[in-house]
Order: sequence, then structure tokens, then C-alpha cells
Amino acid sequence: MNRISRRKLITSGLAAAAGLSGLAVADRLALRYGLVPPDCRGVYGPGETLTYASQRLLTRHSMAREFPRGMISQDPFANELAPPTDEFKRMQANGFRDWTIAVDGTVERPLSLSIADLHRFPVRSQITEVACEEGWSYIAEWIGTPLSGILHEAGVLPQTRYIVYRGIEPWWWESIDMADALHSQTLITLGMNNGNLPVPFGGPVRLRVPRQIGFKSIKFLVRITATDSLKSFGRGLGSASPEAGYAWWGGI
Ligand SMILES: Nc1nc2c(c(=O)[nH]1)N[C@H]1C(S)=C(S)[C@@H](COP(=O)(O)O)O[C@H]1N2
Ligand SMILES: [Mo]
Repeated sequence: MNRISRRKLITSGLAAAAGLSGLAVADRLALRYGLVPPDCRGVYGPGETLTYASQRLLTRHSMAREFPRGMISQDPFANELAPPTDEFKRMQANGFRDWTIAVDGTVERPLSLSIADLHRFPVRSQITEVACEEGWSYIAEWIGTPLSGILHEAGVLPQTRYIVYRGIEPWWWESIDMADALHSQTLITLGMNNGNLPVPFGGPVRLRVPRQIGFKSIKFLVRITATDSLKSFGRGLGSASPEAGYAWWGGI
């Protein structure tokens, strides 16, 4: 072996070792500061941990971009959904008067909230963008009440680390950490632009999480569950998205 190729070998070996121990150090730091995402296992696991941990350290208090009224999309693209179930159609025919959202899990007072109940909470609005991982996006005004107020009403217990939430279709469920759950822009949405939230956009009620990608904003919201661990939900990866090959954390 000549000198040059030997030196090459040593340098690349060192680089590999540095890369590996760098990841290990990052992993230990992430663990110490509670920055490990639920989909941290598997081939992309270390990458997911690094992304989530570094983004969280930088963006824990940051705001999703809000837009001026003039930038609201004239023709927003809904990932057009037919009313998903017979139960949905029955409630729709009745003006969603029977719609309820259950709030349960690690809370002092489990709640069952109707749309009328939700209208009694403080009203907030925001003009933010929905972006789908498949490439489309649009800007709309979203009107509703912050999730934080509902969680406060239910009395979220101190061990709570995540909020799991579901739409009426059993296969759609997501979760967010408390930084996003208590964030002022995370909105239980009842209205869009100039009226009630239309069904294709998730009516009668949708959880908007504008700091994350589109699939975190679940339509037809029926259940909100506080928990200290995501292990017992689905395959333990935090939501339906990583089970389908996407990331649990989709910050934008
Ligand atoms: N209940 C429910 N919520 C859902 C979906 C769905 O199929 N069902 N699709 C998700 C995905 S993948 C995206 S990108 C956005 C799309 O929102 P839009 O239809 O308003 O564009 O909704 C998300 N929320
Ligand atoms: Mo999407």
C-alpha cells in the first residue's frame, strides 16, 4: 500500500468515526432534553431525531408565517373528500348538531364538546398556508379557538407530553408535542374565509397546526387525547403518517 492511499484510508476512516460519534452525541443530548421524536427507530431514526431536536431548539417559540388578506387564495385546493362515512352524512343532514369532540386521556375533567360549546370559547383567526407534501398549497383565513383553551378547560395533567387527535375516519390520527399543542396558532377551526368551514376543507371542525405540514391538520375532528406516552397508540410511532412512510414531525 503506498502512502497516499493509506492516508486516504485513514482520513475516510476518521470521517466515518466522527460522523458516527457525532450522531451518538446528538442522540444523548436529544434524550437528555426530551427531544426524541416517537418515530426515532428504524433506518431514518437518527435523522428524524436530529431534525426534530435541532428544529425544536431553534423554533420552540416561533410563529408560522401569517399573510395579508389580499393573499388569500381565490380558488383554494381541497384534497376533495366525500363525506367519509354514513354516520357523517347523517350528522351533516342534521346541521352537525350531534357532532361531539371527546377530550380525554391524562386530564382532570374529560369533556364532550358540541359545535355550539366550541363557539363559546374565545375566537381567534389567522391567515396561514396549508401545504401538502404532494406539492400543492393555498392560503386561507382560519377562524376558531386555540386548542390551548380547550386543554386548559379539561385540566391537562402535568405528566402530559403529547396530544393525540383523530378525525372521523378511523385511519386518520396524528399527535403533536406540548410546544405545538399550547402554541397560540394551533387552532380548533370552525370557520374559513367568510363562513363556516366547508366539508371538503374539514368541516364542521378541523385542527389547524400551521407550523407543520398539511397532514397534521386533521379534518372532521372527533377526539383529542392527552397522554404521557405514544407507545400504546397504533404502532407506537406517534401517528398514522410514519406508519405510512412519512415523518411524525412535519415542521415547515
Ligand atoms: N380527516 C382527514 N384529515 C386530513 C386528510 C384526510 O384525508 N382526512 N388529509 C390530510 C392531508 S394529507 C393534507 S395535505 C391536508 C389537505 O388539506 P386540504 O384538503 O384543505 O388541502 O389535510 C389533511 N387532513
Ligand atoms: Mo397531504
